[in-house]
Amino acid sequence: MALGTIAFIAMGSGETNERKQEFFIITTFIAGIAAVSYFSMYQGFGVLSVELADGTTLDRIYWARYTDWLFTTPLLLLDLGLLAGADRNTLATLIGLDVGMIVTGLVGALATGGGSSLSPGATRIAWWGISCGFFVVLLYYLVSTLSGVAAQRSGDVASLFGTLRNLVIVLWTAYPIVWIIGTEGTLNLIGLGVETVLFMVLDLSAKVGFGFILLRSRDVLDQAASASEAAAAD
Ligand code: RET
Repeated sequence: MALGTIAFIAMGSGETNERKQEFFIITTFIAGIAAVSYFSMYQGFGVLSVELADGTTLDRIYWARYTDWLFTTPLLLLDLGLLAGADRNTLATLIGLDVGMIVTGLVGALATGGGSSLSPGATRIAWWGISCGFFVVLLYYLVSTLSGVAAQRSGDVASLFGTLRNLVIVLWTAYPIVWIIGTEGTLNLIGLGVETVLFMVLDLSAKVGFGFILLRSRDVLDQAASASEAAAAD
């Protein structure tokens, strides 16, 4: 993540067009926030144990993941939204749904099941379901509204948008799956080690992989930038 941050800074350093700079700044912050968040988890900060109402303890709940995702997933959507040429309302809706998804996911990760008639496992899975609800609406927005807006852009911009959107759909869908089969979901079909590796690979691909595909396409960013300048001048 740190190397990605440095690479994105280097890639953007000569850029003078303000609209294009937006993509470099946003993407650099995405990798930078993740680098700091991973360092904190490596240091043992951002990890806690959750004692469930039935007396079992979940030893290692990495809440730092959610503070990372709370900032980086809206930034990823901002990259995608700016590329598509979305208006403020569309961006705000996407980000609102995303924040709802991450915050309810965090509640699920921390829920003990105390004070409710549901078992701890069922309580946590219920929060997972609520978070998935936000996610499904978010995906719907990505494939309907945002793709509709992107289709009005030039062929190259629309095609880069399509590639990144599909990457987001595939990679992001893996997160709730890893969560539910891992330690958070209490199903424990995979152990903490496997879960940690899977989240790490997903995070690297969804942030640094995504960033490289976006930022290396300079000509396409040029076209996206001039389209938004023209729209702003209208
Ligand atoms: C959670 C909890 C349960 C339900 C859902 C989730 C979705 C998480 C997602 C995370 C994406 C993270 C990215 C990070 C960095 O690049 C919170 C696991 C739906 C989609 C893309």
